[in-house]
Amino acid sequence: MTNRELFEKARGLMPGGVSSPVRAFKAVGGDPIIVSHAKGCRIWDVEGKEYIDFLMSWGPLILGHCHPRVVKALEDQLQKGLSYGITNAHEITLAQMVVSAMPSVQMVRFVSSGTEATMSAIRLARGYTGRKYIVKFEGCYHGHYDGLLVSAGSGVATLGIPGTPGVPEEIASLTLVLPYNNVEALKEAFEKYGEDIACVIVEPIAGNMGTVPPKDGFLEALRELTRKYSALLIFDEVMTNFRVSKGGAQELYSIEPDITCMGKVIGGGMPLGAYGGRKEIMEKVAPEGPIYQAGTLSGNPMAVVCGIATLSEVFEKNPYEQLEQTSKYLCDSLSEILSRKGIPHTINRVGSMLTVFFTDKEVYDYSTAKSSDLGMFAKFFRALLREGVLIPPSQFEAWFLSTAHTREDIDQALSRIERAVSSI
Ligand code: HOZ
Repeated sequence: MTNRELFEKARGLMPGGVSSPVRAFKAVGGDPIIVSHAKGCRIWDVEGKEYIDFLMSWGPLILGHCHPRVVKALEDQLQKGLSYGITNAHEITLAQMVVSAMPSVQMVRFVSSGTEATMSAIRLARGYTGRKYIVKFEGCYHGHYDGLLVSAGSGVATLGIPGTPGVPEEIASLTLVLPYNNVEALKEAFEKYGEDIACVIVEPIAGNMGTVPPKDGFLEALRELTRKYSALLIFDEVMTNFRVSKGGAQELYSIEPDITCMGKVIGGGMPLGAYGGRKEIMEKVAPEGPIYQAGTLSGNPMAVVCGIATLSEVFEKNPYEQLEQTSKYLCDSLSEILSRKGIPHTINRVGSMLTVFFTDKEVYDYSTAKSSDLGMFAKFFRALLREGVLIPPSQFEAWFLSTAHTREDIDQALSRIERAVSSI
């Protein structure tokens, strides 16, 4: 069956034909592809067409698809059981790896997704401080938990979904939303509500309004103000953990949050998330403390061994310099291609996560991200797809590279991109 035939069938069976909204290509038009298989930095659709993959499952696959060490770990575990519902030794190994990589994390709780991690971290912050209000930033996305969907990025931004239908006003009103990278707005909010703020949650490098790095002083101000008002600082490192450096964005910018949320790379492509922080905070989580959070598949052995194999490879090979070089080469060359064609653009990049915005202005928050020419993005996306390059089907997302993307792969991608751009 073709992509179109399968998608038509899917639409009758699943809302929008997808298991997650951004996969429907609604913002970019055209038929979504239906994936058949993937290997290294390449992915194939059911019609046999091959694409160089810069979506990389939205971030987890830092080693590319089907890395032999990861495949072997999963095959071995397959013979030993899919799920136990009782603690397994692998969880302890992975917990040790996480704690060793991030000094701010002394204890960790495994969950099954990034959404679960942020949702549980918010509950923990409220339970720990006894306060109700949370602060988030416009265009940041922390999964689809009710209180965090207000002014969210990712699919909410992509599809232009207004407000948060289904979320009671009473819950939404406990979320204070501020512009990203704006220290003045932060100070004002703390002056007004400081005593009632349980926590500030932030993507230390935003990825869900497209890639937007923190300006100098922004994370520092967050740390200082949360300390001053005894609120907790939560870093949502679901996109950045083990991606931008071994110790995540907190290592890159030398800021220690109180709680860190993890996902994506930590599970290497299997459903795994985690949240962790100082012992004194984490000990409030049940059964050690009174704040409840649980899960039948939490710490699932298949997911955990996949995470261990991925992180072991990353810790041993320390691929961050290689990722930096390949990603820089891609961005520099891509920028030349767009400039030659006279297309205004700004590329934001931190290590191997990046976004091409179609504006010549600096992009430093959600409103500047929204100034990108979305029509041009849609044309760019479709032209790339035609030529065999897959990027996220949304302006408000990040592209990801992996260790499987070699210089030759990037050169091949660039010639496909050049052909695509000349056809726009
Ligand atoms: N969490 C991903 C990054 N924005 C989006 C993936 C999805 O919503 O399906």
